[in-house]
Amino acid sequence: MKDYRPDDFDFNQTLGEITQGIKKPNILICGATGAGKSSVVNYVFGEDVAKIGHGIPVTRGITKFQQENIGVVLYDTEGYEIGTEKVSNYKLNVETWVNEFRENESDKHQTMKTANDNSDLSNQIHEVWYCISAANKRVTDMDIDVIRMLNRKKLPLAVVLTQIDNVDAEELQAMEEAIRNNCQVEFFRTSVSDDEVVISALNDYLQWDELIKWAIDHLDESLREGFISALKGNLAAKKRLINHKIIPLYTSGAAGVALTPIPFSDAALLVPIQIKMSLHIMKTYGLDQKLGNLSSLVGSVVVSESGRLLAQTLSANLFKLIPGVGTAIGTTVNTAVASSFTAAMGYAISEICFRCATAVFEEGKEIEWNDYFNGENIGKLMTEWFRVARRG
Ligand SMILES: Nc1nc2c(ncn2[C@@H]2O[C@H](COP(=O)(O)OP(=O)(O)OP(=O)(O)O)[C@@H](O)[C@H]2O)c(=O)[nH]1
Ligand SMILES: [Mg+2]
Repeated sequence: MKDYRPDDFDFNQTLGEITQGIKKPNILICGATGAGKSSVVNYVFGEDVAKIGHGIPVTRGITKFQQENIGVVLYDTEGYEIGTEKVSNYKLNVETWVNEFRENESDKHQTMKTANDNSDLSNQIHEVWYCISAANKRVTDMDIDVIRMLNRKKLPLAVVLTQIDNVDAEELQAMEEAIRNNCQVEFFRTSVSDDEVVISALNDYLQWDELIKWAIDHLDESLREGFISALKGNLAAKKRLINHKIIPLYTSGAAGVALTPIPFSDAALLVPIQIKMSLHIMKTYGLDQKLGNLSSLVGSVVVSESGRLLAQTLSANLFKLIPGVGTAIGTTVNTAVASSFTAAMGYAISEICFRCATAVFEEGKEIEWNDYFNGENIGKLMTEWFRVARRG
């Protein structure tokens, strides 16, 4: 078997290829000044996504936030102040811009002719999050007016009822009633108070998870990965995406490599596939944002483990446990071996990344990456995957 060395691979380039392949949903964020738009965005995507000063004004009152390695594009509308002339301008601005958006975006794409833009969907607003602050204790005619206008354009729209820590239950109910009576939209209660007591008291009312589920469900399948990878936290959703969408992408790639029986020595062909899969998993958990050179660490571990473990598991007859793996094993890597070995590797890397992400993002721990990404952990988890596969 060819001995791959970490130097044979450009991990950052691979990570770049993965990033290029991810389509990004365009999300429009609406609401009055101080409604809590920025707070919602920061809560859902983390503070890096729409950093002050990083936006590009696209038209009067609308700022675009886009970063190469982040899977969503946000359009933040400058809020209107109740009682100023900005109120009437707001609706007109948003409406005009939404109308022109498609045209402008397709012009731009024609001029730029970006090689990797194969998405017919890129020139659309994919959904609207309309923020209404519960702190104002009322839903204004203006809000209703703009929501109806956007509804007529058939844009999926959710009302984010923000700052609910500022109202009592009755006031909240009255506002929800007002929304229900005036427009047909789904709404979700949120608050970003950093007071733990407040948040735990509100726990039964808060609907962040529901908002995120709504947002995912209303995106085209092809745009969900970008959205989910851009989320802060939400590790369970990320894990689901990895198991159901990302790992299968690579296991079928691996099966393709082995479609015609290939000599055992060519099992190394699986290494590049597994590296790319591992970096893809790591990126989905947002770990690539955390430490610049983590991709080379993960890549290197996969390079060294993949070959070793394949040889080892073959000799340990582990594969005999997998249905469909023929007796030719030992001389050829057939499709079942190639894909199950890759699936096992994907499972192991996903578990390890999940543990790291939990420690770093949810528990705020400083961790030693080597304690997580090492041959022992990968080997143990892969064996676990094979045991489950055998039983299943
Ligand atoms: N108590 C409480 N305050 C909040 C909450 N969300 C936002 N705020 C505060 O409300 C103010 C406005 O929030 P932003 O998120 O900046 O509102 P915005 O809609 O982005 O405002 P503009 O960009 O000026 O239109 C800030 O001082 C926030 O700290 C919340 O859930 N609870
Ligand atoms: Mg703001």
